Amino acid sequence: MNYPFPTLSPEEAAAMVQDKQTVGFGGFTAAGACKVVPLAIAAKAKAEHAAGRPFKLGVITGASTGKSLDGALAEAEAIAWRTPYQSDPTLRKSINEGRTQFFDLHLSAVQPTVRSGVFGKMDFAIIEASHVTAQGEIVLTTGVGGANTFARLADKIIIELNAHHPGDLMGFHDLYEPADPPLRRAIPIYSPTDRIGTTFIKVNPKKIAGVVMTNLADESGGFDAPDPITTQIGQNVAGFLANEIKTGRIPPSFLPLQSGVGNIANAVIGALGSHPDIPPFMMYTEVLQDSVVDLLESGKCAFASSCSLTLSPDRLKAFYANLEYYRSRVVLRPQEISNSPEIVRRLGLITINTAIEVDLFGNVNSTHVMGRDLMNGIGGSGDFTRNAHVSIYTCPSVAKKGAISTIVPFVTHLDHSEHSVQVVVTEHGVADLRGKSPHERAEVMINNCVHPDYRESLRGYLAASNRGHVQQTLHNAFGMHLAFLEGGDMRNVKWKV
Ligand code: 0RQ
Repeated sequence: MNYPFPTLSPEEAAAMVQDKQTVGFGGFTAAGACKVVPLAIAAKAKAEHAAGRPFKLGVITGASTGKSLDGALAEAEAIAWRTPYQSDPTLRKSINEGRTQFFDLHLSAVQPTVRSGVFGKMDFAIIEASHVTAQGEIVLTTGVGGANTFARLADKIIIELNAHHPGDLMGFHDLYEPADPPLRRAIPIYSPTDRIGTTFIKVNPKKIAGVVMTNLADESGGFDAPDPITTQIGQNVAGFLANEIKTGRIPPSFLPLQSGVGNIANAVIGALGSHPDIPPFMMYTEVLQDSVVDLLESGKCAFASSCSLTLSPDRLKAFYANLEYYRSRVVLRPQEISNSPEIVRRLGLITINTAIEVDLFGNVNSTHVMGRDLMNGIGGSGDFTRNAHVSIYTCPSVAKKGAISTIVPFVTHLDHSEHSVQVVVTEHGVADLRGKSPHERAEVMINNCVHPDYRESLRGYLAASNRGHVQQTLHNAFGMHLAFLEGGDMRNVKWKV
């Protein structure tokens, strides 16, 4: 290769990284996440630990990653602290057992927080690229995350140059880094299609410590086929939005959509795509999943702005086979732009995210089980929800085969407050909380969203307190959670009078 920087083996790259250093990894979800250098760092960590020496890093990513990054490093006990969103089972366990310190952040806040210096200096940026030039121009792959900021600020950059991605991905990215306070100006995006930045990262080539050659697919899993529950949730969301157009609360041309990750999100997008009264729409979102690509192909989705292409391996192959078709229909942005509160508010997004639990009054817990154990993190849900034109939360009405109601008297962890959450959707129906008092919200939640097994119980909860603006009874507020923790089933709850 004709670069002024060395070609390294993964082990040579890992040898440069020292105990207690801070590393920023490019990519967003498994899309564009590094695959071989973190594995080699994990092996180095294990060897250091075996020799009785400490080796733990501070790890900053865009969002979740693949198993060769978070999974391997967590398994090697190589992560001292980590931010933001993660979804790896081994890392989750390490966080919940207190072996890794985890600091959750809104994804739009990661790059500004790194720039502010809160995390100290960044020693290495480790970034997957599809192309790099001798002048220090780096073309990213399927995920951007915070790569542009990490590359600019890090002392040294290691590049995983991945031949799995076509060299002509150049043009899909739009990289823009806003100024910080007090010099911050408007970010000039007025439509999801606007381009405001560069198609590559430009760094001082002297900072590039080396390039590691790879040829590996992203470690994105596929998706489950929609089941009756997720299909019904999708149809309920689509029916609600079609009615919003009919009533004139959403313009006939529709508004750009954001949709979270996972099987429900995939089913919701599928249902919107096939609903006859939803017109062709644009996405302004952070993660582009398989279902959106289907709609881009059919024309129902006219354009998608995202931070990553989180596609199953087969879908990505088909995307690359038709690259020219997608060139004018897809743009990939850094997360502080894809998730920018300013742009979400300006464009008037319809946002659809998934809750772990919702309370009768509209507060949402997206992150912690029984108030204690971290699931994944807040991700972009707060960026979008708080600033949405219409914010929607979806979840199945029960979890763990019915032993848990996802609608509870009081959430055990609060991520999105009743002031930001407008609409809740389960397989049973839609609770439109807008313009309703807490008493009215509780009523519509029970009637429209709660599983029939829990309706009487939750009515009983409200009956125990008919005083106050919010019908909470503090000694009963976590009664359903306690019934689950003590007897394995929320249906066993007995309200104290
Ligand atoms: O656990 O598999 O062990 O049974 O939680 O739940 O229903 O499979 O749903 O995979 O879509 O995840 C909120 C976690 C949902 C996700 C969450 C258990 C349930 C199962 C997963 P098992 P499902 P999903 C996009 C924007 C974060 C914020 C966000 C998430 C497991 O969507 O991380 O939206 N959101 N960010 O059994 C106990 C409950 C439960 C429960 C579900 N009430 N109590 N367990 N489970 N509800 C992401 C980015 O920004 C990148």
